[in-house]
Amino acid sequence: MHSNGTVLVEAEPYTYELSPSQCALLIIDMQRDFLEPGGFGESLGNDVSQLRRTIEPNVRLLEFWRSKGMQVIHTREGHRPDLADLPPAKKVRGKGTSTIGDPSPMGRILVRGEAGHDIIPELYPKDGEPIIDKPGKGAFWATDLHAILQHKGIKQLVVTGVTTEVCVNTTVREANDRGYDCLVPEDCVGSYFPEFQEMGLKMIKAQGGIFGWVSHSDKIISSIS
Ligand code: TIU
Repeated sequence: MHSNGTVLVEAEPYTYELSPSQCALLIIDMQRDFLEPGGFGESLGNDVSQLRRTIEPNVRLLEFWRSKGMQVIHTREGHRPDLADLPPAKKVRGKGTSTIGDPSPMGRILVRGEAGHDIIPELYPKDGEPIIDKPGKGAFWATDLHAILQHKGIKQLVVTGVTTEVCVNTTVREANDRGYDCLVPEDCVGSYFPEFQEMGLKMIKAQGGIFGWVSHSDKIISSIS
């Protein structure tokens, strides 16, 4: 611990100086539709086990964050029941037989209030932890996340969740442009595609940390402990 309250976390491309009072854990889209068998993700032909390996490390990191009284924020990707915020292009993309808003075994696909849209029970938010409902891949676009972070004095984000190259990368890029320092624990983010997992992380830390830093949850926890 430094005199200014920061701790040093071993990371790539270089050491991350983490300020616990200014650092939120931002958990992206750990929703049943993406992670559970029978959900939207699996219906698109994806292997959900690639994402499910992130559950246990996320549970450990979340419980640690809570034990330290540090800020936790959750996001969910989804749409209004009337689908007024669903871009027509997103509705028809992929030419699937069932798409966003259609009925599924876990309710209407990616619609707010439906079972499949909600966060998996293992990581369910506690009272006082803001949930950002976002219509896009990034957590900043068309949401109040930036305002919430500013009001809480947050300047750093540990970004976890799914999927690495889609909603995690988009959010890290949006955050970077708004001046936040992002740290991504590689064990806490997942992709349906192993090659995108690898490249998604490389893209963040390349060129001296063009979008942010990459580390491991064990290193983050041991540094703050
Ligand atoms: N949360 C998130 O990444 N949404 C996606 O649509 N991901 C896919 O990989 N499809």
